[in-house]
Amino acid sequence: MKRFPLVPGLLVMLLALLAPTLTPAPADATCVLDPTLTICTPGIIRNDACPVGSNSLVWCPDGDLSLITLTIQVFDTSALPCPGCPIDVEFRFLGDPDQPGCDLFICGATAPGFLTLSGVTDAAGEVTFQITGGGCGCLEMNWLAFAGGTIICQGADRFCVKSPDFTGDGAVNFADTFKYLPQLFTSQGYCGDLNCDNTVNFADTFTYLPHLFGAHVCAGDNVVPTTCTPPSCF
Ligand SMILES: [Ca+2]
Ligand SMILES: [Ca+2]
Repeated sequence: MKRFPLVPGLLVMLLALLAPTLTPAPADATCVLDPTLTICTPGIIRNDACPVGSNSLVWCPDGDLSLITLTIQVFDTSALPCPGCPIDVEFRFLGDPDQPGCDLFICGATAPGFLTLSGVTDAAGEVTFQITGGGCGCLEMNWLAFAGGTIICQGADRFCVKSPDFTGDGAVNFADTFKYLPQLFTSQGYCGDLNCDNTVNFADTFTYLPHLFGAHVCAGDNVVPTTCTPPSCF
């Protein structure tokens, strides 16, 4: 009767074979970043009709139009992507509103021009931060990114923004309608051209109204005023 000892023996062998595949991958706690390899890329998640590839975008305090992004990818000292790495970014926004009496607005800002965002890198060692706001004009975004208190990248970029929040106070309401109507009546205005076809007409009104009726709003603060030369989008 030698068959019985065989069964546990086979089971042990089977388990030994399966064991490596059943063991979960260890958490990446040993990733030593090489800050010189960090890639920081500003960009746009486009949800408007403005030219693709341009730095011109339409955004809304509600976040339902285009978003400004900053994508950060980190690598270890062996040039392998670092997953699970906490990243903090300090943004500083400056800007030049296009219309008198209006501002530019950053959702989530805790002081004028000041926004801090945190995230954790994915399996590709990458994390993307998303920013939305209101107002129309030239916007300058400066950033300083940290991993564990160490600066891993910094930079700046400029955007031309416009929004159903014409006044740039973080809320779409009838104060914005009063800024929009003169542009509709004259068929011109960079800020009123919400569908980026170089004229202001009822197509822009149809773009505007859902944001007005939705009373789109966010909490945040304005940007720090500066003279901002737009990247040829006005
Ligand atoms: Ca407004
Ligand atoms: Ca238009």
